[in-house]
Amino acid sequence: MSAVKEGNFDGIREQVRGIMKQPGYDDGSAGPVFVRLAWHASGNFSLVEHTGGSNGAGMRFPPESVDPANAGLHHAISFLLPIQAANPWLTHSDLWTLAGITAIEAMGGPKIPWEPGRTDYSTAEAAADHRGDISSRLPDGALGADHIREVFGRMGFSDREIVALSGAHALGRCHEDRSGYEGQWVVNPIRFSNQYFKLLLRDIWKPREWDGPFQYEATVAGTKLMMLPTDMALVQDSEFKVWVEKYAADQDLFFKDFAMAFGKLIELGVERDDTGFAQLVKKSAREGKP
Ligand code: DDH
Repeated sequence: MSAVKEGNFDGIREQVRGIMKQPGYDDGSAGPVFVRLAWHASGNFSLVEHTGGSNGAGMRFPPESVDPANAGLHHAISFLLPIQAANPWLTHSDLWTLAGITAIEAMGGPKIPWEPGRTDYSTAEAAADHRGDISSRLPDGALGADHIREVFGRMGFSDREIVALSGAHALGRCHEDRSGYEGQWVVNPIRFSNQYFKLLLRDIWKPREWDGPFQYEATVAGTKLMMLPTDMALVQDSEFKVWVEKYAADQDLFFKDFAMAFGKLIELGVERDDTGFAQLVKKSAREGKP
């Protein structure tokens, strides 16, 4: 892979699109796992403690790197390494978030606002940011609406934003060797759409009888599909369900809301100083300086 000029993020987007096609991996695309990488890199942010978030690319270090919630994301990180190696000026934290939004767009989804300027922590900086229970902040698919509101409330998301973000499960699949769950949510898992919401509203879901963790299953157009307990919670909870119905009926509204919510997700905890770089600001916040 050849280098692109420092600061040429359109060039980086092109390189991401160039490596998305991965014959032999899942559905032939690294797109879904790039989206999950951007989400898990960002989704451990806490408004209260002001730790976590995409800045720093903490998933390169324990405890995030060994958090069972992040199992399998090394595939995404490895797919991106050639881009990193060719462009040493680029931070992992900018690349991971940029790869996520580039993949969403390339799979037919909306354009998501993205700003560069994230910095990568050193081991010591990552340790400082990793205090507290940072590695247990991601959602547990076995739980229900209260848990979802608690996890996303900690990041500052409303019901509307939570349901919009959940529509990302139109992409990709569960892998038994990563999460224990198995299967895809929609018929075409490499196309961004509002299919997830349409399927959630159909009366087709039955508990799957198997030795694995409790999940739901249905067969649609000859394809076996799945839902997690947390997915079904979005239609079992009447306030979440209002948004599931709106997004199932109006893909444009879903795309618009998703773009705003995902744009907010990847900015959580990223406070740039006036030079445009994020690390200095977070460091001074940690040291209690203004
Ligand atoms: Fe998710 N997700 N996710 N998810 N997610 C999994 C896969 C993918 C939960 C659990 C799982 C979001 C929300 C939730 C994506 C994006 C997003 C898997 C399977 C589990 C389990 C992992 C594996 O076995 O490989 C739970 C619980 C929640 C919740 O909200 C309660 C959000 C908000 C997003 C987002 O991007 C905004 C994507 C994409 C995948 C597919 C990954 C892949 O490799 O394919």
